[in-house]
Amino acid sequence: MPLFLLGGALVLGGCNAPTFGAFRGATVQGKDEFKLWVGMVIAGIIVAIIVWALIFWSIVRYRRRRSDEIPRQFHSSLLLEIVYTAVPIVIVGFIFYFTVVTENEVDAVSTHPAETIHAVAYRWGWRFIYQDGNGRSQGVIVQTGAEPALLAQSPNSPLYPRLVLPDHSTVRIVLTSPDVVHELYVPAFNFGRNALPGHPNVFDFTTTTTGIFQGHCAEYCGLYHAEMLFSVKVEAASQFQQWLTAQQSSQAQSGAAS
Ligand SMILES: [Cu+2]
Repeated sequence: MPLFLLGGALVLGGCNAPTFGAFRGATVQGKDEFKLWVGMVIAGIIVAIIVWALIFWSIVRYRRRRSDEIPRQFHSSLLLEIVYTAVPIVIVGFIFYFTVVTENEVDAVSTHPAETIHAVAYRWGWRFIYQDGNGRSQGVIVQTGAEPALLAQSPNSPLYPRLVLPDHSTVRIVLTSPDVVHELYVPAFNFGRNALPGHPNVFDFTTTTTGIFQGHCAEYCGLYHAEMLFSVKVEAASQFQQWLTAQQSSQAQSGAAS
């Protein structure tokens, strides 16, 4: 418990606290994952310090001082064996408990999401389809994937698909694949999930931070896997509604024209 309190203090302690290679999380779920990560790393550091201190202590304390000196010889130590069995079990128990709690928070889905977006991962791109409150498609298809000829573009390039989300909202993503296994991965959200053929994966993003975040496929899926880039743009809810309305009317116009 002290380890996780220390971790929590570091997480809440402001922007200068170390992140140990993770992102602080631009969603509620991502922040939960970040807290779990920091708690585990700090617990690992404390264990490492104790182990290294004991190793160093025994090297120094029991070094050979005279050539004929032999340290006290004994066969086993029951107390020591109980301690070094019990302590790791307790540590694993803590890690298991906090992992289950965090996973449940991350996997929880709202009954009333602000938006439901179907994300389709395919060889080799992404399709984001927005739905209205009745579950009907709003017909807003935000770009299909990049052509493989676009190699070496930044993921923020408008040539790649962009998932636009309203800020401070809970958005449901229904992730599917028509061909092989892909993975929707957004590092800034500390989140990745497989796109499985025939098995939709449903999850929520509860946004907390506006900005543009990079995403990519994180499950090797074939020749142009590395081209399966996209970006996530989180913007104020009012801006998002304007964007959605503009998409709908341009969609309707192109529909009427063809
Ligand atoms: Cu891939």
